[in-house]
Amino acid sequence: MTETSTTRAPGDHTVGAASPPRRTGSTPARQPPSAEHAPSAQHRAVIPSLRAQTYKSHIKPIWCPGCGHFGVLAALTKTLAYLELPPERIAVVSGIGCSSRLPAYLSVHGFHGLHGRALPLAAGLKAARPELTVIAAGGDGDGFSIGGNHFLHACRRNQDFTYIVMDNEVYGMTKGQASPTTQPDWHRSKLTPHGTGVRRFQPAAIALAAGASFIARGFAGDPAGLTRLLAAAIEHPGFAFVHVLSPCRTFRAEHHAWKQLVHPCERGPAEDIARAAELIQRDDGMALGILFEQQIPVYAPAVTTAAEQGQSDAAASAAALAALEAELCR
Ligand SMILES: Cc1ncc(C[n+]2csc(CCOP(=O)(O)OP(=O)(O)O)c2C)c(N)n1
Ligand code: SF4
Repeated sequence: MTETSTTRAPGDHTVGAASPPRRTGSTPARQPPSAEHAPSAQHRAVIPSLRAQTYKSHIKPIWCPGCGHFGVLAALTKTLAYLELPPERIAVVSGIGCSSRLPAYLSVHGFHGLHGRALPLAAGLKAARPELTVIAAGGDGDGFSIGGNHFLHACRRNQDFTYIVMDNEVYGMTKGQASPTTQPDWHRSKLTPHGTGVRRFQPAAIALAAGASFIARGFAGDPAGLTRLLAAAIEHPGFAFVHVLSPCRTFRAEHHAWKQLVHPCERGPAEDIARAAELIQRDDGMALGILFEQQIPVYAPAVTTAAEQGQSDAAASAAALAALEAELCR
């Protein structure tokens, strides 16, 4: 895998352009970090220029050769370098699955959690540490099956973090069972020799119906296009869902055809829900780009740390005792 630094020139939303977009038009750029959280001069001196390699850990991925998840890892590290995010200000959390191994391969804060639980982890982390750039990642099994309920509520809550789902239409890690996005007639798993017979989960349509404010679809085989989408997602204020078609070379060999099937979505993200719904319902599931983007209030709950809670509890107890003493000793 070669490392190239991304060119910082304005891009468009078509597939395959070399550089991520600079935010223009209706979507304001993310506000610069406050002075309190801005990288220090010392930090800048230590890391004069951030490259994709900066964000990679020393752990070699154990994904099968040709797995789509490699493309997502490459695109994500390029995105983080492009956005010049200091590694110590990024946290990537995941569930369980081949795709959920992502945090191990990154040199940023990481948490490899429980199956289906990436989103509650991300929500709690963002609430407690709002200054961090939080990214949740996982697979279609993790996110849409066991984690499906969390997905719905993350969409409507609109907390400011990004969710990357690497959809390979199968449970890769547990050796190829059908997932919620598997076609009803796919019969290669011994568990479903006659297919599932069940309609597929529609990630983009469901995210829209659940209230997501940013919905994009990318392809692991198009790292440049995916880099641009991830940059836009991370910069989006609110919950940003990036549905990535990420082939499983081992259990869904037929995915090699995806390279020919993907195509850019209709130009420009829809900002109107009805229009977005129409586009998403009409598309063939292979349309890449930002499908929907809307500016709505971001949910940022006020949290009290355990230490602060302890202090306020102690202060409240002391005040109650003083009031009691004052009353009894009158
Ligand atoms: C509570 C629980 N149920 C089931 C499992 C078994 N399990 C581990 S990974 C996985 C599926 C992973 O599939 P997906 O999220 O699509 O990721 P992929 O491996 O395809 O990247 C399952 C069912 C588990 N670890 N924990
Ligand atoms: S089993 Fe599939 S998803 Fe898992 S590493 Fe191999 S190719 Fe990737």
